[in-house]
Amino acid sequence: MYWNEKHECIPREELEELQLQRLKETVERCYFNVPHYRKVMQELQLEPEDIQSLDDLKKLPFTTKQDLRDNYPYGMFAVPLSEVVRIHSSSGTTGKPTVVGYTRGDITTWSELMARSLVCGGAGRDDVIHNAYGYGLFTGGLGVHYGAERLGASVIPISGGNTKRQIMIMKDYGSTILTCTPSYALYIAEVINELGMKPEDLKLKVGIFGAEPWSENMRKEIEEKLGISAIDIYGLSEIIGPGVAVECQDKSGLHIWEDHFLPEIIDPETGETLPPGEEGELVITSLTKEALPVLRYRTRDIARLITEPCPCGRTAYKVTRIGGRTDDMLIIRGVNVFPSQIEHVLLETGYAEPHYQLIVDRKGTMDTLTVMVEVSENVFSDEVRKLEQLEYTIKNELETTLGISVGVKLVEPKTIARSEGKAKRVIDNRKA
Ligand code: DLL
Repeated sequence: MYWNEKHECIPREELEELQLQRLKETVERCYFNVPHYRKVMQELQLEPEDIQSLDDLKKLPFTTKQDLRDNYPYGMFAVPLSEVVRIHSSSGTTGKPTVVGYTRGDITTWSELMARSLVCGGAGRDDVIHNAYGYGLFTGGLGVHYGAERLGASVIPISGGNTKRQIMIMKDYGSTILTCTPSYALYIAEVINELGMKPEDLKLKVGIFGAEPWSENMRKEIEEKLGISAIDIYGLSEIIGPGVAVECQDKSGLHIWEDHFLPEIIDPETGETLPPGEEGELVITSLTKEALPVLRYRTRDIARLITEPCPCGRTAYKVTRIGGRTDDMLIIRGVNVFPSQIEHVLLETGYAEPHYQLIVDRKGTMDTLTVMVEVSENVFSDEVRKLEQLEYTIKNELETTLGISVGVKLVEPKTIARSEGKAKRVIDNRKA
């Protein structure tokens, strides 16, 4: 099932023509309307006419979150504020948040792309979409909401929080699709269980989850616990919000909507473009954005580009599941550690719950990493000896995977804080 077959299955040759035409328009829009872009392009002695092929993309300068911050709040907008009908902002855990704006045209594009993403994930007009992404400055809530309305599904704008009420509403209103962060989905599953309910008491069939990294094992957990098919959706405020890329039923990568977003994978150290299939930082150029067009935006997200044809028939390339960000990488005693590697190991053991927290400390000049792991009820009630054994096994496996020594602490079920939005996995006391 497609939302817009003509665009989703466009032959690659036609797609590339369209991309080039839109790229040229975007570069012009940036050059003539955004002082920052004119300045950096002039420094490189570049003019819009220098972009004559998709390969010329490489000549353009990168844009970073810092550029958006330096031009806070509206300096990167390519239209006067009178044309802007919506303002959102990124979660911004460090420094000032970034502010993003949308024209009426941008909202139409975003709604289209979200409708496309929802259908790609398995939604249709008859679905009742229980939208538990946060409404507000975060793009998740309203992004999904507008897409669901555009599709013609029935959307419940529940937002995050009050989990018991969420479950009652899901049951009474017959929600068929759940949209929220994967960590919140897991928490909802836990509360359903606490209430003595079973997944069969609900009509849920699909979950469309994103906004934070999650692993294949976490997908399995959620699918089993909620009795649904779980789909990964990706996006970021600076590009548009949710709906930049999404999995189809094949679940073999996320189709990036290339008629609107031009992807590249670069080496984050050198900035060089990497060939398809190699892992690096995802860089995106917007092709149709009006209020906040971005040239070669450094997402900091790590992925590979999959160019092989997909059985679903969509011609847009896919990106692999985002395993981490260049800036969530922890450097522990000189070794690179991604939280996603730890999640993978924990869930492989089969005894740990997907609730964990990483505590990084510095004792003298020595970095230490302690992994707090929640274990399931039945494991925790076991004898101390067995718990010690499990702690030892997890420690060993983590050390083999990561190549550094780590501390492991098993904690009682439900002691690690649950999140209704993006989970906070790392507490780095070295920065304090
Ligand atoms: O999280 C937009 C969104 C809302 C996406 C709802 C999907 C669903 P930001 O708050 O600007 O926007 O955060 C963007 O979140 O650069 C990634 O690091 C991370 N992220 C988003 N989706 C995924 C995903 C929204 N599916 C940042 N897997 C991005 C892994 C994700 N990380």
